[in-house]
Amino acid sequence: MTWHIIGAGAIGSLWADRFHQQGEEIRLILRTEAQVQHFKDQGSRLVIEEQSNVSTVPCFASTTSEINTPITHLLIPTKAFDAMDAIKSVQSKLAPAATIIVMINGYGVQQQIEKQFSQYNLLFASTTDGAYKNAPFTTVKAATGTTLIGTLSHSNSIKTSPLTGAKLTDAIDEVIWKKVAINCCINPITAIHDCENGAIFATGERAQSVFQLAEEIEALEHAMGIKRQTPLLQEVEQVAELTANNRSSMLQDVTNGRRTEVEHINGAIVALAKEFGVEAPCNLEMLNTIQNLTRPVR
Ligand code: KPL
Repeated sequence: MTWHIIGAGAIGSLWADRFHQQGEEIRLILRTEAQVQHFKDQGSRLVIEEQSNVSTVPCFASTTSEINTPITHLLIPTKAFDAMDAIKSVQSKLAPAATIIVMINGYGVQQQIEKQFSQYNLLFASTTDGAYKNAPFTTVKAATGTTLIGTLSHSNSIKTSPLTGAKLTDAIDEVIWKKVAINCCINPITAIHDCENGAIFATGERAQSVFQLAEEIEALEHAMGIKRQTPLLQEVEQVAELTANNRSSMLQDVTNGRRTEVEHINGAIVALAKEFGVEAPCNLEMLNTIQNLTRPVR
C-alpha cells in the first residue's frame, strides 16, 4: 500500500515512521518545489528522534502537480485551519473511493469535511501522541499516546482500522469533543503564561481561568445535550498531570511566531455558545488574547 501524507509535520512524520516499519511506501505531498528540493537535499528522509534513538524514514516527496498515480490512501495530519484546503488541493488526484484520514485538532472542520467530501471513505482520528519538530524534517517524539479512529457518518461503519496501532471507535465525534474541551482549558493558559501544562493551576489567576473555562464548556454541553461521565475539570487535572512537562501545541505555536489553532479550539466553543444561546466570556477572552499574542521567536 502507498500512503500519501500531506506535509512533513510532527504527527505526520510519526505516522510515516510507523508506515515505514510496516513496509509501506510513503509519499509526502509538499506545498512548494523549494520544499521538495530541500527535502531531497537533506537525503529524502524524515528523521525521528526518541530519547537517544534516531531513526530515518526514506520517503518520496513531490508537490501535488507531480503526482501521477491516483491516491488511494491519504493522511491529513495538518493544522485544523489547513485541512480543508489540503483536501481540495489533492482532490483531482484522488482515486474514486480513496481512504482519507483526517487527523486534526479542534472542532468544526471535521464536520465541514464530512459534508463536503462524503463521496470518499472518510475517517477521522484523534491522537494523544506528543511530538514536535526541531528542524525542518526532524521530529522529536515526546510521548507515545493513543490514537482513536472512526467515521462521523454512522452509516459508513468500518470493521478494521487502516492505521495499524490506532484503535477503532464508534464514537469519534465524542472523542474529538472531549479532546477539544480539554485543549480549551489547558492550551490558552500555557500560551498566555508561557508555562508547561503542569503549571496551569500554579497561581490563583490561572486556576480561576481554568475553572471558568471548564464551567462554560459544561454549560454548553448541557445546552447541546452532551452528557459526560467525568467532570471536565477532573479530566483537565489528569491530562495536565500526565503531560506536566509538555509545552502545549498552542504555546509552541506562539513561541515560534506561528498561527495557532485557537479559532478551532476556544473559537469553536464561542461559536457554539452563540448558536445554543449560552455565555462563554472566558473562552472569548482566550480567543481574543491568543489572537493578539505574538512572542518573539527564540
Ligand atoms: O493536546 C495537547 C496539546 O498540546 O495540544 C495537550 C493535551 C494539552 C498536551 O500538550
